[in-house]
Amino acid sequence: MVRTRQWGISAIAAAVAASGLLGAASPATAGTSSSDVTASEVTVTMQANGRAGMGTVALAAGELFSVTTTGSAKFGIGGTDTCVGTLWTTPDGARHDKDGAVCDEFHAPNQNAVLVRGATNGTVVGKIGDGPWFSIGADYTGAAPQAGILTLAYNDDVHSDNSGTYNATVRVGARAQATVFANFRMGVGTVSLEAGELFSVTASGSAKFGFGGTDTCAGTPWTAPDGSRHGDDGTRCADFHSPNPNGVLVPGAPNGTLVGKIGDGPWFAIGTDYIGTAPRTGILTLAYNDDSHDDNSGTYTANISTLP
Ligand SMILES: [Ca+2]
Ligand SMILES: [Ca+2]
Repeated sequence: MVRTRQWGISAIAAAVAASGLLGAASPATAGTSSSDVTASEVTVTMQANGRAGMGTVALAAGELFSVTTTGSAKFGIGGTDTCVGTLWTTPDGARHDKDGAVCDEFHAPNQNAVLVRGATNGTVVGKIGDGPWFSIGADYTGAAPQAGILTLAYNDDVHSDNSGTYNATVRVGARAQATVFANFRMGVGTVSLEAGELFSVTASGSAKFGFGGTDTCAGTPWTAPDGSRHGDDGTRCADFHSPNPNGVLVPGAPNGTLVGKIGDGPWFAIGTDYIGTAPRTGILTLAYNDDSHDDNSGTYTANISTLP
C-alpha cells in the first residue's frame, strides 16, 4: 500500500478553503483495503482585527493536523502598559517592545470577552466547526475533536483596534478508511507508516465474537471497538476475556477490542480513539481481538490519519 504525498504550498485564500475545496477529499471510500487521500498544506494570512477569524481547512473527526504560524501584530488599547513604544505580539502570545525585547505577558482585563480565557493577547487560537476556541500558538499538532472547518484567530477581547497579520500554514495528513472484519484473524492492512510518524485511528461499528459471547449478557451480544460488550437491548455487559488468553491477539484487552500492529511488530490495543507515534516502519494492520475468529461476525470501520 503506497501512499502518495504531494506536499504543495499554496497561498489559497480562506474563501477557497472554506468553500470546501480541501474538504472535498473526504470521506474516503470504505472497503476491505484502504483508500488513501493525499496530504495537503495551505497557508493563510490572518488579520489581527478579525474577531471571527479565518477559515482554513475542513477536518474529519480524529484527523491529525498541524499549524505553524509566523508574523507580528498589535492589539491596540492596553498594549503599551509596561512595554516601551509601539509593542507587537508574536503567534505564541509573547509581547515585544519597539526594540524587540520581550515584555511581560498581557491578558485583557475583560477575560469574559477574550476568545480563549487564560491565553495571552496575541496568541493564535483556533476552533473546529462550532466547537470551542482553544489555544494554538506558534506551533501546534493535534487531532480534531470533531469534524468541521478549522478557523484561526487572534486572541483578544476587542479586535477592532488591532493591526497586523500572522501567516499560518496548516498541514493535514493523508487519511484512509478500512473495514475490519471480525472473523479475519490476519486483519486488514491499511496505511504505510514510517518510524516516528504520528498517526490516529477512530473506529465505529459493532461485531460479535461467537462462542462465549452470550455469557452473562442477554440475547446475542455485540462489541464496540473499545472492547465494550452490549446486550441485544444495548445494555452494557461486563467485558469478556477469552478463557484461552494465549490465543488472543492482545491478551490484556477484552474480546472485540480493535487492535493493531505495525509491520511485524507486536499487536497492541487501538480501541475507539487512538493517537500515537509509529515505533517502526511498516504497514498498519488492524484486527478484531479474539482467540478464535472463525465464529465471529460483523465489522468495524476505521478512519486512519497520518501526519509525516
Ligand atoms: Ca484590541
Ligand atoms: Ca470467536
